[in-house]
Amino acid sequence: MKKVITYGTFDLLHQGHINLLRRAKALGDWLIVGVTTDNFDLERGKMNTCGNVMDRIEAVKATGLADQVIIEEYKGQKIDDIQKYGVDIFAIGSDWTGYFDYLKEFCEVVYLPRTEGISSTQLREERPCLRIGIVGTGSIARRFVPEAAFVNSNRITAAFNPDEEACRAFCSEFGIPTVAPSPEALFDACDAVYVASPHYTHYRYAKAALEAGKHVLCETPLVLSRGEAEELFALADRTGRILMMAHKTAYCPAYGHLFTLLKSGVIGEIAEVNASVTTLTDERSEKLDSTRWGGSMNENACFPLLPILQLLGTDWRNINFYSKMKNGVDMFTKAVFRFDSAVASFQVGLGVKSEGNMVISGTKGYVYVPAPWWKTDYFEVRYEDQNQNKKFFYPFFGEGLRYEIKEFVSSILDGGRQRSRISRKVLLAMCQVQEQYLKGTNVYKI
Ligand code: C2G
Repeated sequence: MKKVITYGTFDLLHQGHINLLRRAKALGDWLIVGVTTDNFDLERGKMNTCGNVMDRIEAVKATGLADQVIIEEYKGQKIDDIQKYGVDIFAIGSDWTGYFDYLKEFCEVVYLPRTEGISSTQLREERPCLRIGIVGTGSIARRFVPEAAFVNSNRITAAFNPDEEACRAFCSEFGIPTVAPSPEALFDACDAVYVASPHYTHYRYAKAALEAGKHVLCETPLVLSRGEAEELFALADRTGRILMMAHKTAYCPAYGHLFTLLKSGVIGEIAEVNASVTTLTDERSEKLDSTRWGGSMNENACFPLLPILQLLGTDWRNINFYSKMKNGVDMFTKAVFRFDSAVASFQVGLGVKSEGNMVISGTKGYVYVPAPWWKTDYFEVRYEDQNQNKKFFYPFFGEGLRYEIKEFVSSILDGGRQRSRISRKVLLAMCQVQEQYLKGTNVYKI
């Protein structure tokens, strides 16, 4: 019996895929089809797949052309499969011509003609598209626009900045069609709003956008008090819109897996979380402007607060803050949390530099995430017996904003169901910590 194997994502299965499977099957007596997992696609840079691996497997099965369907989950698996299943022919579309010649050592390699005029990319472009408007055209918005281009089914249609000249320059640089003269004009030109304005304006813009019936993706910190956050979530619930915080760490692949590993007990009971985020910044920067709610806490605390609150919970007994002040803002703050059976601490700084790593200590071992841990592609789980140590590697493409954008866009297009990686409880607690700091409770200035 001649065995043939082929692989693919088979997203939005179409006639090109069917022709390919038919041609592959005709080469032998038994066709094995390898369907890529969602993670493997992410790893090889395919960010925009619409169907998940189960949908895509079902679609391949429904063609009736595959005698066996397997999952492809890692680079190099093709050689393993060829040997494991005793494959005679590896077949793939002609867009890959030459690329898989290295498999000739293991079996015959056949490049089959690709069907012209149809592709998953083209079908994805025909699907409904989310129009995004941007409020604020500063440095984070400049990173957002190119990152959004890696995510399918969205278009940046408008931008607003009270400084109209700056807005015009931004729109012309990034090819954004509408220079909105007011927030209302922006809302008219989009379905969802990305709030990338200074911290102290988040609440006002997010509220106005939700009231106008728009979904909102809001930069960190979401808002600076728990009450404001509660109000915005209540508004989002009333209007049936999504309100999500644009926290890149929460959505990047490495952190996502680290979180699930820790929750499943790989280091036992967690006794301490310590994380640091420092970025030396020009003293004249808005980020250090006391009149614009600048400072290290407002700028960076959302990052270490994520693992602390997600892993240790939101019922802390007390928090003490120690801040090194200059010109009315904290150039550096160390915070220490006491929980019932754990402690946590973080350092954030705009005027003091420190090692930006994260260590999470448990009763069976610890996790070490090297700097910059908040956009990591790598971490280690370490034990007393070093032979048990394990290293984990993940993709982290570009600025890493594409992961949160993908989550935001697909939550909306897949029926408006919020699938946030950060629970509302944690988001509210983050705002509460910021509020406590701003009120000066247990803040020791040095
Ligand atoms: N294909 C085709 N004609 C099209 C579109 C796709 O013949 N119009 C073929 C591709 O050449 C490939 C298969 O259909 O052989 C699946 O295509 P994709 O779903 O795009 O998967 P791909 O990224 O090519 O995965 O390990 C995965 C493989 O390396 C290839």
